[in-house]
Amino acid sequence: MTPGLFDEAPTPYAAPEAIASGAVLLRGFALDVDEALLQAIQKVTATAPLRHLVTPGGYTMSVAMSNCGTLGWVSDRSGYRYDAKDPLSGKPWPAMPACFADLALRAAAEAGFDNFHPDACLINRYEPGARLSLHQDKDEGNMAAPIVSVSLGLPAVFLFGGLNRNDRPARYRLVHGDVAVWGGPSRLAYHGVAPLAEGEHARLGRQRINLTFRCAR
Ligand code: MD3
Ligand code: FE
Repeated sequence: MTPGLFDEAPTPYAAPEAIASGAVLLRGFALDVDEALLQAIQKVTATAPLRHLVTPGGYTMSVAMSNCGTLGWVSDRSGYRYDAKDPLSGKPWPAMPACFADLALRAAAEAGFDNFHPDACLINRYEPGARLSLHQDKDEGNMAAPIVSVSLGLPAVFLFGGLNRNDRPARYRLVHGDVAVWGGPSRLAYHGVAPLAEGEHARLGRQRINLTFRCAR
């Protein structure tokens, strides 16, 4: 068989896959709502544009970001924080679209986390070469709640490490429509995304978009 021919064939959702304690992959879980998600992303980013944030250390991130919900994650020279307002406009972040909240609630429940009502959704846009170095998500006020992530567009290699930065990360290929839930003992695991490979996605072109749903408060 010719390698690579069927790399982009969508896999309909079948069952949850546990990858660590509290970490669950739901491959294809978002496939049947992808168009609604993409329309909602268009609407949110028309109001709160994707932008390259600067880290406290002065580096410009290769991933472009925006947010929706009552709180949004932002970074600047003064630090990382959740803020109710978009610093670009001075106005509240766009409301969380109903299709976002509904998918996040259903995905968390499928992974064993009931009543997930995130107040923040970070939208990450990767173009080829963009990456996210190994980090922990620890700016959220509610560590009992999981994080739900949704991958759209080009495939990415997701790095999933342990609770120690030195733990060698496992690698998972995440494709369009894949959802992952990170809670319990995995909530503070180190994780990152390898530099995005060149490619052309049938619906999204030369980009990957990742949504992460969080309980920031
Ligand atoms: C594992 N985003 O925005 S989502 C981030 O693909 C972030 O854009 C990546 O890491 C992305 O902070 C990965 C998957 C993810 C999110 C949160 C986690 C994995 C996680 C928290 C704990 C452990
Ligand atoms: Fe993260």
